[in-house]
Amino acid sequence: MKATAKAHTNIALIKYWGKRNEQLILPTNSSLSLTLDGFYTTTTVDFQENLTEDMFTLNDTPETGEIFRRVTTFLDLVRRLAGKEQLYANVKSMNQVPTAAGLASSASGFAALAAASTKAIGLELTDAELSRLTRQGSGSSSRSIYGGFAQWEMGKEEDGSDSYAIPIAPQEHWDIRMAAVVLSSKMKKISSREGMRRTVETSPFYDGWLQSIPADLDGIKKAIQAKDFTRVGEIAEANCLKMHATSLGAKPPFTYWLDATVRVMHQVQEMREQGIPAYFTIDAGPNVKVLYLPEHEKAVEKILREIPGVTDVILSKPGPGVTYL
Ligand code: FM0
Repeated sequence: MKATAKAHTNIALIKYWGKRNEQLILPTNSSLSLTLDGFYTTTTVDFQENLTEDMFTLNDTPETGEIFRRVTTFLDLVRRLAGKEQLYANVKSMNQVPTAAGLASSASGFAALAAASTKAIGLELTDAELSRLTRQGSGSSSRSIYGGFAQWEMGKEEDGSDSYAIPIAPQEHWDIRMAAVVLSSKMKKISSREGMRRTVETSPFYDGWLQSIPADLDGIKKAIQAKDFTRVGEIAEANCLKMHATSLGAKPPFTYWLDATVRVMHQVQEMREQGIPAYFTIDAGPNVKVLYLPEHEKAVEKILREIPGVTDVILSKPGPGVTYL
């Protein structure tokens, strides 16, 4: 009972930031992302009758701590769904995320785990069912089921039955590019889990964030269909800034930005003044992702690499959805 799946990471253009149910991972707002070809996870799940517990190796290293706990908790969901509660698995994952890229791999990681484990145990799920399950491993991974642009519908139901991602436009729809700008950082990390919890509970700006989401989603979906790069970039950049503004209002306040983060942001705005359309977005960490069009790739990469504090720039195209190997 063995299967292998590959899933790519995604970067949100309209961010998921806050939960209404931490256990089921139900969000307080819908979000929208672009799946990238440059970063992915390949996972093999092998359910074996003779195992008495799960095993998990990540990049050939056996894991036992918090990461292992999250994997087995997720496999418990899969076992329950299949009615095979006593069946344990040997799980092997390889993260193809360039070394020290500092990018979260939980989106591609849980999407690959969900796809491989459900296939291995004999479940046949639709994309929506797979996305709904994957969501319970890590919220953002619900969007990595699909290539191109995907929207995670927050849903209304308390049991999470209507909270899953749907495709918005496939990988082939539009050749838009994203550069991951990697910065050197020794900052203590506040996880996205902890950051969003603190913000929901304490930030007076959180309501404003929530109120701004429907218009951002509506606007960016129209702009994606119309391939209006300026509009997509403007909405994504503003949405990211609103998310990060909520953390400054939290108690205690915090920011994910380093001095180099702000330098990159300024440089992107400077590029626009020089006639190169480029826009940034930032997740729960200091690194910046820059949206641009293929014809500007050389110029964008050169400018980004010259910014002090930038240690690497990794270029990506839109990526595919989950595949089985
Ligand atoms: O991706 O607590 O999925 O929409 O990256 O595992 O559900 O790691 F910028 C932050 C990702 C959040 C925005 O959160 O959290 C986004 C973020 P979990 P995730």
